[in-house]
Amino acid sequence: MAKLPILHFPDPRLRTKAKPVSVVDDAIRQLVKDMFETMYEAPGIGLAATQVNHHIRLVVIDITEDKSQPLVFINPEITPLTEDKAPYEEGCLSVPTVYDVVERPTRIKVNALNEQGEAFEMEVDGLLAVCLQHELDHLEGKLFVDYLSTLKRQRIKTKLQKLQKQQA
Ligand code: GNR
Ligand code: NI
Repeated sequence: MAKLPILHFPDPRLRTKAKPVSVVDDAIRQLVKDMFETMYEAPGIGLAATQVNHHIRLVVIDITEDKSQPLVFINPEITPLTEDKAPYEEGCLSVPTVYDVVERPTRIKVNALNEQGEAFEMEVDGLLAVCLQHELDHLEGKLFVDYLSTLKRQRIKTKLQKLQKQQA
């Protein structure tokens, strides 16, 4: 197992559109393991392959406190099940120290492949629905700060560039 480096906004690699996974093989399963280790250590409740510079359609999520429900989504597709939207204060491992409110549909259906390459379908709501939509955005090269005003996003960019210089 290995902890992987996480890309930080405004790294342009976070803007890459991820390609579908063609075969779920041992290399994918190893990446899944490494992504869980990276996510749990961060700590975070979700991680998209994009964030660790792998531009394939793979997401891992565990919203539990005790790491008891690891979920793997390969080639996920989501459909909103309602027009209802709810605000949630989001954070992102690729946008450290920043939290802000984003509105998203409250109930969605997800179709994906599991670690064995088998298709499954789930209807989700609550935090899991928020997190899945946040991760799907990563696979499109989109970040939660893209929902904020230009002014806020510019301030966040300056803040993180400063932080990254201090750490370099
Ligand atoms: O750890 C995370 N917490 C979180 C909180 C609210 C909404 C979304 C998230 S996802 C985030 C981890 C992450 O950056 N995933 O891409
Ligand atoms: Ni994120």
